Formats: sequence, structure tokens, C-alpha cells
Amino acid sequence: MQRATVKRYAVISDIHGNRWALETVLDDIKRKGIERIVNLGDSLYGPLDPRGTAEIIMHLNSFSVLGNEDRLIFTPGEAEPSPTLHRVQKNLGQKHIDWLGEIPVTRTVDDNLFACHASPHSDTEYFFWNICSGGAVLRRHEEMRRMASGIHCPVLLCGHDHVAQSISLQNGLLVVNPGSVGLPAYKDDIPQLHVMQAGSPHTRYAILSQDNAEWTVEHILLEYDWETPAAVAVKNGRQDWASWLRTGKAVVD
Ligand SMILES: [Mn+2]
Repeated sequence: MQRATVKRYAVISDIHGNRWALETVLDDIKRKGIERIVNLGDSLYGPLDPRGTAEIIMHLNSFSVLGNEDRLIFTPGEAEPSPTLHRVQKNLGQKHIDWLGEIPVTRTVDDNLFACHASPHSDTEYFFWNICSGGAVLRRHEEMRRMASGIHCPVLLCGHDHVAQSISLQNGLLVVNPGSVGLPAYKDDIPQLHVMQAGSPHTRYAILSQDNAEWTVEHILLEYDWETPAAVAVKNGRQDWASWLRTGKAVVD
């Protein structure tokens, strides 16, 4: 039995409109009896089910922050027009767009968790990774500590790169990326062409437990029916997404 002093949080991120993966993760969280959910954003963007995903998250009791690709949905002129962005905007109703616009960029939960989408001062700069011409290179700890300066919480939560990872920095800060609920790999050209890969198609999230000053993190991966969102991606003209969803791998071509 859990001792009364243990507090548990489920950390989810980068759902990207994958309602099927989200339902699997939320079922697991419910089954485990975890009541606090922190959502690190990029919840809706993509060729899958933005509206169905928004409907679930809007009615979920969670602490959410906004992702860069959530921001593009309600900020005209921010992004290059694309058929996928256009479809997302058409698929959502005004109430979903208004709800997105109200979500804060960062927030502190229970004075202990600092939640942001990518890194504390940017919603696009990876916290863990430096993107070079050769791909993603893990940053030095000094660089990570500099990026986290001014954070006075024991735990920093970052998403955006879709790779589940936890690092305890020498200053005692625990940094957790829960991985992506809905998109296990992708190709991007900002700041230059690179791929990020979870390596398998599972949906992922993290569980954080606090026992007084002691924090424990568990990374969870779950099977779900990834063929269904992959087929939706194909129907909506995104063969690339279908392949990422089915394999958790992406290639630079
Ligand atoms: Mn992002």
C-alpha cells in the first residue's frame, strides 16, 4: 500500500492529436490511481484527430503548458501555411482554439515541478540536445545547468524532442522528459535537418513520485493500436507520419 506521504504525478507530452495513444495512456494512469497529470504541450498538431484529442484534454483535470506547435494553431502568420496546419485549424472549433490560447507557456506545480514544453526560456530549443550537422548531440551538463538557471524547483519537466529521458544534474536538479504520447519519431528542419527517434512505436509517459525530499521517476511504454492512427495519417496525405507511427523511426532523406 502507498504511504500517505507519497505524491504521484503522471507526466504526458507531445500527444500530437493521437487520440488513440492518449486514451491508452489515460487508462493506464487511471488504473494506477494517479490523480495529478502534467501535460507538456504539443497536444493537437498533426494529421490525426486534433478535435477528439482537444475534447479529451479540455475535460481532463490536468496542469498543461503550451507547445510551439499548439501556438502555431492560433497565431496567424507564425508558421508557413501547410495542408496539415490548415486541416488542424479547420478541424478545431472556436472553443478549442480559445482554450488553447489560454494555456500558459510555463507553470509551476505544487512548488516542486517546473513544467515547460522544450526548455525553460524557449518553446523550441531542446533542453537535452544540441542539433549539429551530424544530428542530435547530448548537451554538456554545464550547458543544461545554464539553461535551467533561475529554476528553484527540484524537478524540471521538458518535452518537445519526443525522446524519454531523465538526467540528474550535479546541482541536484532532476530533469525529466516523458517522451511522446502520440508521435514516436519525426523529421524536422529547425534549426537544421535532423531526426528524433524513440526507436519503437509504443506510446510513452512518465510517473514521478515524491516521498518527502526524494523523487523517483519511472518511464512507461505501452502497446496500443498504432495501425489506426497510421491509417488516418495516410488518409490525410502524411505517409511520413504513418511510417513514424508504425516504427518509431525516422530517416533523413
Ligand atoms: Mn514541440
